[in-house]
Amino acid sequence: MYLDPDVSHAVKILIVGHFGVGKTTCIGSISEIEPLQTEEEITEASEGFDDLTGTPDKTKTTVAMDFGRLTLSDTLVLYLFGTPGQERFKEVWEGLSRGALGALVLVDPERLHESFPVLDRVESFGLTYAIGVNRFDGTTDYPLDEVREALNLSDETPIVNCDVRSQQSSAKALVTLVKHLMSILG
Ligand SMILES: Nc1nc2c(ncn2[C@@H]2O[C@H](COP(=O)(O)OP(=O)(O)OP(=O)(O)O)[C@@H](O)[C@H]2O)c(=O)[nH]1
Ligand SMILES: [Mg+2]
Repeated sequence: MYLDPDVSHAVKILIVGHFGVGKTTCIGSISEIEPLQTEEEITEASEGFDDLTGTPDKTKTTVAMDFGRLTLSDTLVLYLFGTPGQERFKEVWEGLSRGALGALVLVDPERLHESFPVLDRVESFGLTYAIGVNRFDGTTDYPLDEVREALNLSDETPIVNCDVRSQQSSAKALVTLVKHLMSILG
């Protein structure tokens, strides 16, 4: 699917979050082109490093990046880059973050402590961000203001619920980020 010739603005957005939070799922559900994925089987070698308690059915992990595209309006296209979630791939972030305007930070309310190093990194790269709270089935329905408080977010940082398996829901989270970027950049 080729880009509409009227599109005049391209924006690079990162989709970030801790291991197994749903970054690849998010780009997969939202991309209008076949997403680029770099999934590899999780092997015994990662035992003790990759915590699968929240996602027992997970068999693969991103080892380099995800890539997708979403045309948001007649003139605006988003290029979406998903980072690997494992701490040992954190150097990859630096390259991926170059030229990015903002980041959608996916968090799992059951594993908020894993989001702190992610937020630290996003802030150290100077990226404007919004939070997408990815609700996994059968988990506690923590109110958004509690999640905001637990993550120690500033009042300006947008936070929305999302289900990354849904195209519509993922798009809503991205639109929240884009609106936030527009309000800051003018
Ligand atoms: N029930 C439920 N499962 C989900 C949801 N989001 C993702 N999953 C599942 O959770 C697992 C993790 O999803 P991924 O998209 O691979 O996560 P990731 O953040 O890309 O993972 P890494 O690249 O390994 O860091 C997969 O098995 C998904 O099918 C969700 O909202 N609800
Ligand atoms: Mg992934």
